[in-house]
Order: sequence, then C-alpha cells, then structure tokens
Amino acid sequence: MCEEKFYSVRMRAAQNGPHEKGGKHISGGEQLSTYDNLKNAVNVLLEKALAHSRGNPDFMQIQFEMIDKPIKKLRPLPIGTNEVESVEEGQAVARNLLEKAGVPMEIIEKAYEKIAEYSELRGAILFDIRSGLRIDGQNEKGIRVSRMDWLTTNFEKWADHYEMPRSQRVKEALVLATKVSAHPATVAELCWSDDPEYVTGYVASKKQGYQRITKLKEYGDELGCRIFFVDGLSDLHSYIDYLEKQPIFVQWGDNC
Ligand code: PML
Ligand code: MG
Repeated sequence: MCEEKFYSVRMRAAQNGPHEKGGKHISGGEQLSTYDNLKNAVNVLLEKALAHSRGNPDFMQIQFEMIDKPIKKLRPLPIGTNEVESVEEGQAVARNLLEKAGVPMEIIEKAYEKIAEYSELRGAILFDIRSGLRIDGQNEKGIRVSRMDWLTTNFEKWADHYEMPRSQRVKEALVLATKVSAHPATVAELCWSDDPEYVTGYVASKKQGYQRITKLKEYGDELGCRIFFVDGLSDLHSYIDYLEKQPIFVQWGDNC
C-alpha cells in the first residue's frame, strides 16, 4: 500500500458566489486518496459541503492532483479533553494552555484583541510570538493547510482505543493539528469551528498535545478561529510551503 500513488483531493464551497468574489465560506475539506478510491473521496467531500449547517453552497470546487513528493508519516498528537461549563471558563483554559505551551501572556492578549477581525477568514492566520503581529500576509484568505489525511480504518482503531467518537470532524482537526504542530517553528494552535452547531475547540502544541475544550463559543455563533502561534520563523515561505504542500499521513500504531 505504501508504494501506491496518492492523490490530494480538495474541496471548497461558498454561498453567494465563490470566496474570491466575496461569497460566504461554507465548507472546505481535504483527502488523500488512491486512484481507485477517488470517486469515494470526492463523494465524501461533496456530501460534507451539501449538508452543512452554515448553509447551502451555490459554489463548490473539488479538484484532485497526483502527489509527487514522498508522504511523511506522523503519529497523532496525544489527546486530552477539558470539560468546561461556559465559554468564559473554556477561554480561560485555552489561554492557560497557550501560555503553558510557550506563548507569552501579552502576545495571547494581543491575538485575542484581533480575533473578531480574523473570524471571517476561511484559512488560518500566523501570529508571531515575538512581535505580536500577524505575519502570513494573506489578508482575508488566510493559510489553508492541505495534503493530509488519516486512513479511516486506522483512525477508527485509534478512536475506539481512546474512547473518542468516530467523528470525521475530530479526525480532520487532529490531522491538521498534528501536521501543524510537527513543524519546529509552531509553538501552539488555537482553534474553534465556524460551524454554528459545534462549540468544542482545542489548543494544540508539542508540549501538551491536542487539548480539546468543550465550550469555546456559544451555540449558534458562526465565527470561528484558527491561529498558529509561531516562533523562530526565519523562512516564512518554506513554513507556508510545508503547511500547504508537504503530504502527511497520520498513523497510529506500528503497521505500515
Ligand atoms: C472545525 O470543525 O472546524 C474544528 C473542530 C475542532 C474541534 C474538534 C474536536 O476535537 O471535537
Ligand atoms: Mg468547518
């Protein structure tokens, strides 16, 4: 299986026209697929966007391309869940986890001041923990982390072992967080969904793993957040290239 050719399959969907013409972001998705599984991969992404609680898309793009680089394997970050009663408590836990991961408190505060401004973005923003400035230069687009996946059978074994739901959402978020945090310049990630029906978010870091927090926003809120706190970034171009282009398979256990 490891010698097989893989394809990166990507989807983005919007309402009121495409994203680049001001459409509202509805959904995005990533898969790595063998040639034989392409039909299924496209279908999974199609269904994800057609039945989204942010609304019905009137624009969707699904594309695939063969991967020309070796696919790197990463172990999933260790997982933990922090049960909280309120958004305030959840956000306090998030700040605490960010600080423990190595983000100075004044930088956390600076990032939080900007969160409302960033929350309409469909991609992630890069925040430099030395200057306290956004450094990705991608305006309303943000950075889209791409070319990553986790084979469903292996994910389900992991989920059963850790008594986690076999949820596509958890799988996708943990894959992304694992890829992002594996880069030496990443200190931590802060994320919650733009899906109004999903309030659990997380802080991820090398030090503490993937720490879920059960309430980071109010139910019904469509404003999401994805910030990568970075340090020691001497080459922004290669960091963004890693996020967008380095193919990654998350794999749990020893079998290949
Ligand atoms: C998203 O849906 O865009 C992000 C979901 C983050 C949390 C997933 C989880 O661990 O429950
Ligand atoms: Mg989403």
